[in-house]
Amino acid sequence: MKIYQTDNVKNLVLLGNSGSGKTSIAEAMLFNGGVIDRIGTVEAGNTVSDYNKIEQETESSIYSTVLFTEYLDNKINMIDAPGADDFVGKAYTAINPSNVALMIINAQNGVEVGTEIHARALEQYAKPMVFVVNQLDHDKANFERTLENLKESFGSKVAQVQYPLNAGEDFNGIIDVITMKYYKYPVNGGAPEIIDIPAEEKDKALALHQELIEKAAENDDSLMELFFENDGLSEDEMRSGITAGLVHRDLYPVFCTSAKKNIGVRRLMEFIVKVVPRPNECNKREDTEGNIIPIDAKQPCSIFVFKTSVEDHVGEVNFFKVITGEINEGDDLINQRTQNKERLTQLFVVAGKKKEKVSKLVAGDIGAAVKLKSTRTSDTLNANGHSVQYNPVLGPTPRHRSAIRALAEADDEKLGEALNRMHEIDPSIVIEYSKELKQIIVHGQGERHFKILEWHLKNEFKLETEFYEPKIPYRETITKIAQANYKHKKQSGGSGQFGEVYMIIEPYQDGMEDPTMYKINGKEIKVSVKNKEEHDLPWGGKIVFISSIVGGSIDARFMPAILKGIMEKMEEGPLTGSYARDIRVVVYDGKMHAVDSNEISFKLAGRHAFSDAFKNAGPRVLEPIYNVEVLVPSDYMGDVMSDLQGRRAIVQGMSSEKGLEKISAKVPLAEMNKYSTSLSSISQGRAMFQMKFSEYGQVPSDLQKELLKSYQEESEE
Ligand SMILES: Nc1nc2c(ncn2[C@@H]2O[C@H](COP(=O)(O)OP(=O)(O)OP(=O)(O)O)[C@@H](O)[C@H]2O)c(=O)[nH]1
Ligand SMILES: [Mg+2]
Repeated sequence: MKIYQTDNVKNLVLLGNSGSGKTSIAEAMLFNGGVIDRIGTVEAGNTVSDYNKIEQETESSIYSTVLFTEYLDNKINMIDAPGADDFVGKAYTAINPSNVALMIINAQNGVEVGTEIHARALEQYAKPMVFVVNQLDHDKANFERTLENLKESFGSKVAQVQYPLNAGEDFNGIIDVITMKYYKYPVNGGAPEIIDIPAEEKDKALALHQELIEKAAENDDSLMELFFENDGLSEDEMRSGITAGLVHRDLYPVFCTSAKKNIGVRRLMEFIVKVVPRPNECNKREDTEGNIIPIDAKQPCSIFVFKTSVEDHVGEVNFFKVITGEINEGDDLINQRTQNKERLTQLFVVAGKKKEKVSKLVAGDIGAAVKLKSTRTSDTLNANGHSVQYNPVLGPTPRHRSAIRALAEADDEKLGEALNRMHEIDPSIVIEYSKELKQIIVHGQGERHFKILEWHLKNEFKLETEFYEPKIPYRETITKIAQANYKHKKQSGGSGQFGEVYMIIEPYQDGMEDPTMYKINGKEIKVSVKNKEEHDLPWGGKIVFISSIVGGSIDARFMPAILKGIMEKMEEGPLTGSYARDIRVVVYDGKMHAVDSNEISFKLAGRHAFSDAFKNAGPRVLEPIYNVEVLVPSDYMGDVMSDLQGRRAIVQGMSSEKGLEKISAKVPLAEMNKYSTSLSSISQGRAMFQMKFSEYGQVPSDLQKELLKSYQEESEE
């Protein structure tokens, strides 16, 4: 394998809805670059990219696969992402090292939810985007409608570079308005004849050519002049304008392909080599201190690990991008996180499961290393004396949760280790050991995502596991003022125990004034704040603890014990045993005994008084409420709405966004269990959603009753 310099490397990510043809396009590119001598198909399960057994079974991608091909003296690295929304975390991984995204659009369907999901992920990285309208050979392909769709969704930045001739079963031609040529393909596809644009297409082609130049010229004035001088522009002349447009995301060029017939793919690759920004023209790599680090081969070496996987017979494989300098086989680098030395005994370039050894990789290029000691995703490795740490790979916000346990109790510890490893391999799997719920909760994207997790646990870690419904982290609070007093008294042989506490509790709100007087059952109780403690609770919300003891009825040294007793109850609320929050407590009177009073006594008195007051203070169970946003084609709007209503959703707004209807609603977490699966079945996979914690809200009283009852039963047991 030849060594490629920074200027001759292109890094692509293949994005788009599931089934649009990403894996098939990658396959055609591998063929055109001579990496393979036969084009495999997803149906036959013999593509380079979908090489995992589980991908072949489902006939779709599940992992992001790193691939490379060589074309016109350039190395094109490609990462083929899965389109299914449950695996969007892999798309984030795939976008990270790439410089440009090919957003594959299925010409039968136009813009789909997967297009939106990936476009949003790409936006977070602010990377250039090229649209590839694929499947133009399909009898249901509709290029014009797809183009309209793209313009509706992505606006005037959509810049047509090509249009198809005879789209549909007889698809055999592309007019390209950069090269101003007609690419004429044999019936079964393959290499085209490149000829002059036929007379009847000339006007249309020229109009589009000019339109494109105008868009490109927004980034380059001299282009317009050249255009009028020469009655058109060459590809090289247009390059700088289009490249700048791509870099600034001012221009999204549109290409035409049939991956199946290998039509348009070579021309697309030529565009990638000639026009798409090089790694160093599009440098958005940031270190953790906010510095932008350009891709530069002349600097000391630093590499960033964007993906880690475990492969049969090989073990762990770390995929990295060289950010600065160059790395040679056998080099020692320092892992910035662990400060451990790692020797890169062998370097590889990778196309699916095929690995080819290389002696050296230069800044901007992508490669892989095996048998590193303790390196994982998002680590930076540096040459000795150099110390930079690049920002970690981004990931999606979790939107699905499940409790998990090992079927054999003896495997508990092993499960913990395996889950931590799985998180390192797939950062979109987040593990939470909930002390509160006494469960291990996994957070991720959906049931399919967890099916894959289960598969890895079983096959790689030999762990049988069960995924089951997670508990809800309820909270408790009060809604009105209540008073209680409690006397703890115990006489046992020698010294006794004595403590008595009078307290008032009330709902706490931010910014409330200090109390001066309470009226309880017609009786006025005057208070004056002697001491005030305000604590943020680790589980959210606050407790404010006020001492208004006058005349030394309780010694100040016992106050911490009273608060301790209260906190014990706050940690295990009287209603359901959940954490309590947002309560103000005023201790305003009490009694001590010169000999028998001690901390234990006041702790117990404080706890009981608090618990009694709590029960009379209009106690309520609170539940987590999430902001849920659903994007859905209008055909399914009604069904999605009525399903949401069945989930106690409160709809906050509806609007149209990019040709889809957008619903914003507040929905209790308890109602969101397996939402991704049911939304997908309601909308036949054409809707998407996101959710984010918003606030705690009161549960309806019938549900509260149920929760209390089951807590009581549980406690009695
Ligand atoms: N007719 C036709 N079919 C195509 C074309 N490209 C892909 N397909 C078929 O469409 C289906 C999906 O193709 P894939 O390449 O797996 O699509 P993908 O985008 O990788 O899908 P995911 O991995 O699920 O995200 C397969 O059956 C392909 O054979 C094309 O250009 N024309
Ligand atoms: Mg695929």
